[in-house]
Amino acid sequence: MIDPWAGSYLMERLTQDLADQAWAIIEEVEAMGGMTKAVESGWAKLRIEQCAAEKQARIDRGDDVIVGVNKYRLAHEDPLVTREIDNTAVREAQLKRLAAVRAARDAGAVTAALAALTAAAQSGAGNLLALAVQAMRVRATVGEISDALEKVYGRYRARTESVSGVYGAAFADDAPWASLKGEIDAFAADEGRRPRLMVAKLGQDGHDRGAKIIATGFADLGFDVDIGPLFQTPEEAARQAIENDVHVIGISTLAAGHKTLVPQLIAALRAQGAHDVVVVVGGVIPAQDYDFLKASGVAAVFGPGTVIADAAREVLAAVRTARARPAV
Ligand code: B12
Repeated sequence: MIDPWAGSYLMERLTQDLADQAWAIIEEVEAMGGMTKAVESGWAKLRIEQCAAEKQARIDRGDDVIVGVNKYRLAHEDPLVTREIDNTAVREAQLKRLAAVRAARDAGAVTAALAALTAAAQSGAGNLLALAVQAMRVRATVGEISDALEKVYGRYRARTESVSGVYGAAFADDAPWASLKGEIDAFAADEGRRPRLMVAKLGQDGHDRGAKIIATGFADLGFDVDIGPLFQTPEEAARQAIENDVHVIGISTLAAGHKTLVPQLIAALRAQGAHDVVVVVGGVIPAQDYDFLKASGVAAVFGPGTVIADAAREVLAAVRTARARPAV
C-alpha cells in the first residue's frame, strides 16, 4: 500500500520534534543518575502531575475537546445500569474465610516460614521469593508475609507533593477566574483565614489523578489545601481534617467504595464533634448514588467533566452556608 505521508515535511517534522522532546527528557533523567534516582527523588511523579494539571486546564478551557464531556453533552444521559456490590457482606465473607484458613493450618510451620523470611531479609542470604512461596504453601497470608519483611525493611511511605501555579497560569486572562479569586479573598478577609480544603482518598482506591488536580486547582484559586495520603481509613481522614481545622473535606472516589466509606467518614467527623465540616465528594459515582450520598450528609457531588472553577464556586458557597448556620 502506498503511504500517502511518505516524505511529507509535516510528518517528518512532527516525528523529529517528538523524538527531540523525548531525548531531552531522557538526558534530563540521565543527568539525575538514571530513572531509579528520578523516581526516588519524586521528579517523575511531579512531572506526571504537571502534565495532568496542564491537560485539565486545556479541557476546562475547552481547548481540548472530549466529546460528551466538555462538548456535545447529551441533554439527557441514559441511566447506566451498574452492578451493586454489598461491600459489608464481601468483607464479612472474606474475614470468615481467613479465620477458617488460620484455624486449619499448621501454626508452627507458619511461624517457622515467616521467621525464615525475616532472617533472610536480615542477612541478605537466601531467596526471598522462594521463602515467600514456601510461607504461602503453609498458608501464611500476604499480610503476614509483608509484616515479616517489614520488620527489616520498614514500610514505604509515599510523599504527597503537588504542583503549583500550572493550572492557574492557563486562566491568567480569564475574568470569571479572577472574580472567583476575588470571592475567595473576600472570604479570607471576612473569616480571618482562607477557606481550607482537605482532599482525601479513602480505602483501597489508588486513582489519585483527579484528587491531585483538584488540590492544585483549588490552591491556585486561593484555597488552603491539604492532601491526605492514599489508603486512609475514614477515621484517619476525619482526625486529620479536625487536627488541621479544615472547612471542607473533599473525598475523591473512583473505585466504588463511596457508599460504605463516605457515611463512615461523616459518622467519624460527627462522633469527634466536627459538625460544621462540610463534606463534598467527587469522582466516578453512578448518578443513582447521588441522592444516597446527599441523604448521608454530603453537600455536593462532582462527577467526571467537572470544571474546577465551577466546583470551587459551589464548595465556597457550601462553606459559607455552613458558617452561617448556628453552631450545634
Ligand atoms: C486513569 C485510570 C486509572 C489509573 C490511575 C492512575 C492514577 N494515579 O490516578 C490506573 C491505571 C492506575 C488505574 C487502575 C485501576 N482502575 Co482505573 N481508571 C482510570 C480512568 C481511565 C481515568 C481516571 C482519571 O484519572 N480521570 C481523570 C481525572 C482528572 O478525572 P476524575 O478523577 O474523574 O476527576 C474529575 C471529577 O470526577 C471531579 N473530582 C474527582 N475527585 C474530586 C474531588 C473533589 C473534592 C472535587 C470537588 C471534584 C472531584 O473533578 C475532576 C476534574 O474534572 C477511569 C475511567 C474514567 N474515564 O474515569 C478508570 C476507572 C476509575 N478505573 C477502574 C478500575 C476498575 C480500576 C482497577 C480496579 C483496574 C484493575 N482491575 O486493576 C485499578 C484500581 C487501582 C487502585 N488501586 O485503585 C474503574 C472503576 C469502576 C468502579 N468505580 O466501579 C473505572 C471507572 C474504569 C471503568 N469504567 O471500569 N485506573
